[in-house]
Amino acid sequence: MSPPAILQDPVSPTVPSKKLNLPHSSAVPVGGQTKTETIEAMAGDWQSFTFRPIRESQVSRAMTRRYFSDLDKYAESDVVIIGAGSCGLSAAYCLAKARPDLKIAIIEASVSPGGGAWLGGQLFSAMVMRKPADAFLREIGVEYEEDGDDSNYVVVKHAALFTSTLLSKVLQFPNVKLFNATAVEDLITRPREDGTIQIAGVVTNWTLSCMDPNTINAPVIISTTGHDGPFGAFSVKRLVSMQAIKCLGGMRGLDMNTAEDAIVKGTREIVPGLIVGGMELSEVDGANRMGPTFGAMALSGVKAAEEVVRVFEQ
Ligand code: 48N
Repeated sequence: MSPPAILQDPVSPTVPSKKLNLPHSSAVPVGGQTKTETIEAMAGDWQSFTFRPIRESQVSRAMTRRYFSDLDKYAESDVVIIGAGSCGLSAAYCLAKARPDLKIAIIEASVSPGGGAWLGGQLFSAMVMRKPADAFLREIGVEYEEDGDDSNYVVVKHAALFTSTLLSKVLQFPNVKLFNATAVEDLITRPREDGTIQIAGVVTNWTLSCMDPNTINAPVIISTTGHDGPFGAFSVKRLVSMQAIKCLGGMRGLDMNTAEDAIVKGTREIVPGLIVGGMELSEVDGANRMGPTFGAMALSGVKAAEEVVRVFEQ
């Protein structure tokens, strides 16, 4: 069996080359002035190979300098998105693209962002999205297959392809910062003249610790923390405990057709300063759940981003 094409030397295809013949990468280090090595130049010549020298403190400083500079920069954000699941990431993508002037902080409790969108359902990897959510897949450049006799839905070959592509796009926006392994443990509030409250930021803590918290001020929060569970539905449960809303409607049984329309159409500002989307909203409105179909998560994120733009244009 001949070696995989990538290992074959283009000059003499029959004789496998010792070197990897990777197509030349156009990626260049941002702001990097030094000469960049190529894999091709390194492969096959490991005897003389060595990494450039470093001092351990340089690694620590490279990380901590940037982290604390970001904490300082985003201590006053324009928008905070709680939860980097499919809805929160979709909202972040749309908002960052529509409003490059807005500073957007994403707070994600897990070390690994993405929420429940790494698999399509149970352990099945394909992800189903009902039309017209295929428009969002085209927007972010994720390939999909048309499926079903009436082609009312599309299928992404692996949910991780959707989630990793969306995550990658979001992280490349210069006006977005993801703080993962960081949990929102409370909301910052301000009294309003009519006796109600305005949400004005979030209180955070490193998820793996219970030290004194940190804070981020922001005039608008999007909360997409998912349906109820150990971490889920954080903000709406907190609104009930601070008596900003009377009670939760509680997520209802599975009904894809009813659930997905309700979540997208219902995405809105629940209390001044706090927009709720995705499955967290099902807990407020008593909406049905939709199970393993994700179009509503993406389009709820689109609508949440629109709601933020509306708030800023008021
Ligand atoms: O994926 P989720 O849970 O939430 P959504 O709304 O983005 O997507 C929901 C979707 O995955 C489904 O549940 C599907 C469609 N199934 C529906 C059904 O009927 O079964 O992401 C929420 C994210 C997670 O990554 C959490 O770690 C994070 O929010 N999170 C938090 N991050 C920071 N601070 C918190 N307090 C917090 N709580 C949750």
